[in-house]
Amino acid sequence: MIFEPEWECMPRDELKALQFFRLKKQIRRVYENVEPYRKKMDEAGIKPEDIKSLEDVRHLPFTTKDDFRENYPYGLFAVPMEKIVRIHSSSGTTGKPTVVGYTKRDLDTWSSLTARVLAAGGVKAKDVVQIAFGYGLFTGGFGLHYGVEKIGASVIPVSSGQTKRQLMIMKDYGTTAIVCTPSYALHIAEVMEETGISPDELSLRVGLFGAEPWTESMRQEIEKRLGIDATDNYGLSEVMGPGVSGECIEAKSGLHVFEDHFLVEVINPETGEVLPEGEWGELVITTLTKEGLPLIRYRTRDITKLYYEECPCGRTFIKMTKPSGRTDDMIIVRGVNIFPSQVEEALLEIEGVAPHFQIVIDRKGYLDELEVWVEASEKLFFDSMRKQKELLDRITEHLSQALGVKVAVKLVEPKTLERTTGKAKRVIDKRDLPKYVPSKYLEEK
Ligand code: DLL
Repeated sequence: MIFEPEWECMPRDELKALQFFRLKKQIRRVYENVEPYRKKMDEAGIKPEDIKSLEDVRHLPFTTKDDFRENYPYGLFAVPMEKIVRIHSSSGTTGKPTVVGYTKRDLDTWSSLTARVLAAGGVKAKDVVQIAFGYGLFTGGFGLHYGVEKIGASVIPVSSGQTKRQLMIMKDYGTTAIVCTPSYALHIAEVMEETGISPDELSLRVGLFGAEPWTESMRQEIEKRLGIDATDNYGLSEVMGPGVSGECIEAKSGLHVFEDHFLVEVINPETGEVLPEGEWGELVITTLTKEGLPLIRYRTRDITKLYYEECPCGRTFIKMTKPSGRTDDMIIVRGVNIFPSQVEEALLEIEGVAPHFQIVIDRKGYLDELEVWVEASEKLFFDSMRKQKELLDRITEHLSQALGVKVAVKLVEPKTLERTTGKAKRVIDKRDLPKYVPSKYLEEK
């Protein structure tokens, strides 16, 4: 099913005309209402009226996570606070989170966009949809929730965790669609096998997965073990949350970008140069309809490739390949975004630890495990076991709070973590995930 065929199947020339119309309006709005944008555009010597074609967007300055930090919390909002009806946030590069705000109309658009994702992934009005994404500041739970309601399907807002309870609900309530991270889907499959539940005892039909990178082989594994059709969907809090792009169940070959709301470019992350369609690079997004927090040329740091092909589903939107890694050091653990700088800052707040640490991520079974190795100070290391244990507990509690995910901490002897003269290697990622190799991003993968 196509949720909004009048938009999703538009002839491409009409779509381009619509994008241009919306772009001009958006640029004028941000220029008039958002001081940091006006300043940047003035510095670059560009006025809204200089945008005379869609391609002219490339003359506008980029927006990055730094802009969020510099204008924390609400400085990028384009409307007064009385127009903002919802606030979400995600982790920032250092210290403060990134704060995003939605107007009533933004929420309405957002639910239509997640309804499009769900419909593309095979969800229909008669479905019972279990959402196992976190509900809260993270955009995953609430974002997809309202999309399900908009389709008219039944939503079970179970939120994340408690796998046995998830399974009980799945079985008893007749869940037909599951929405979560792909790694959690595999964990559910594993617990099913452990507890002797076979897919035949469930009514599951489809699964929609996103919020973290995954591979084609993971898709096959999920489909086989849960007995479902699995599709990918992508989004990020700054731009909206889920609902930026989604795969259709007919082709399962790349994610349709909802181009009537988002103008996408791919750039060379090192030079900022716009790359032709079909080349790998960093995805840059300009929002075309957002009121609360419009973004101009937002650098997502996600590596992908844009390409157009006629799709059996009938949608005319361009496709992006599964994001295959990032250009920065952000890691995603159980769907939670983490920057090594957050670990560093949290550790600096605790007395008795040296600012030397290493993050080790592994996948035990199908769930990510995050371990942080921390060097104890000399004095502490020779203190009593009891004192060491106290410190270990304090660090574990503090880091888990700061990162929003369970952390196992290991105290190591002073001066044992590797020192480098260049950039410290803070992260050892043992998971088998697609990885971004800077020198290779132009090559076909
Ligand atoms: O993860 C929004 C979302 C929720 C998308 C639920 C899909 C489903 P953030 O927490 O701001 O928002 O994280 C955004 O997650 O820049 C990517 O690096 C990564 N990401 C999101 N979806 C995918 C995906 C949500 N399908 C960051 N494949 C993004 C790979 C993804 N990476």
